[in-house]
Amino acid sequence: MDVLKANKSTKQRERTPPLPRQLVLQHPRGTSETESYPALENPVAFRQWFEREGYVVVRNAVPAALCDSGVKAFCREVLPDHLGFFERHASGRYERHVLTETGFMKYPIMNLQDMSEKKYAEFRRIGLDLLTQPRIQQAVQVVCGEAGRLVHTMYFDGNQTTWAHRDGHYIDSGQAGQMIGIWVAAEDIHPEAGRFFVLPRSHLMKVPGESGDPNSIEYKARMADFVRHGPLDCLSPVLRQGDMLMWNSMIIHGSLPTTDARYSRRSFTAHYVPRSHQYQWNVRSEASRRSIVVNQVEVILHRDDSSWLVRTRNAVRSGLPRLYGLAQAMRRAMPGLTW
Ligand SMILES: O=C(O)CCC(=O)C(=O)O
Repeated sequence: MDVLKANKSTKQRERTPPLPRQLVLQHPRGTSETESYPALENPVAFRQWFEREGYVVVRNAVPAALCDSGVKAFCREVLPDHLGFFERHASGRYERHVLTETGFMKYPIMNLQDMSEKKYAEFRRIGLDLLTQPRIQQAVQVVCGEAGRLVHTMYFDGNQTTWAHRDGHYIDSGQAGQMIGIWVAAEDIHPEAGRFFVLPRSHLMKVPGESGDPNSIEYKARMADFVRHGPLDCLSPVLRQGDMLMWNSMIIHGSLPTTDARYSRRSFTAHYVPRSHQYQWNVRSEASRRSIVVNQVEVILHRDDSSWLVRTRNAVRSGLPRLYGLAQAMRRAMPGLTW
């Protein structure tokens, strides 16, 4: 999840330890792939499973053709833009792409809804359409008992090896523990690509010493230790194009290390709160209430547009990225400068 005050350089981030674990399950213990998860068409069983396990998988939640269009738009509009600045999940800052050795975007983009409607028109439009598809809305409705509000989105291409965490430590519903995360596989996710993992039932269990700054090295180390040596299974479901994994904001999750760099792990992800709830940041001082509507879903905008100075900075960042890059370099050289 979003680590807005991490202030980590790329180098520091790359030192985050991977997660060696002896046994990672692909199906919940005692089940086979075909019988694992209750169908969305059986809402009582679906909700009961979700409440007990803290996550669930929905097969074919999104049409494959829409996933293909989203990936194509990314490859056409976003990936080749080497000068552009994108808000990053790992730092919470606007940064240029860092590519993996095989040319995938390493650090996911955060908040597609805040991207330039002109420069990245198709990627933004398709991404938001994909994340508000009817079956996603239906699944949110079943687990929340009401429609949802979309408060956060991301797109993954390569693997940043996301540290084990609970989303609720960063952002959550105003009623803690009621936010829902969704991860939609935009392609068949190869076992060596660095798959998403969850610790089923971890939403009901405390990790010793887990309170405190969720951006700190100590927090990440404790969570990783719990994943490695704790009493719960580590599960990394097989996800094919269009499948969706859905989880409660207090479930511990992250991504496994990539073991074959030839594989990407393209996915669109989002966080929903029940529509009657507000949402809250636990790592930012203010929560935006500005929003747009996509497929009848309210989508919160996060980009700061609060003053003319900030708006000018945003316009320079988006329209004159070379100049913005220069200003950033100057700022690093002269830390007293305000932008
Ligand atoms: O896929 C990943 O690397 C992790 C995604 C995640 O943590 C999230 O969407 O909250």
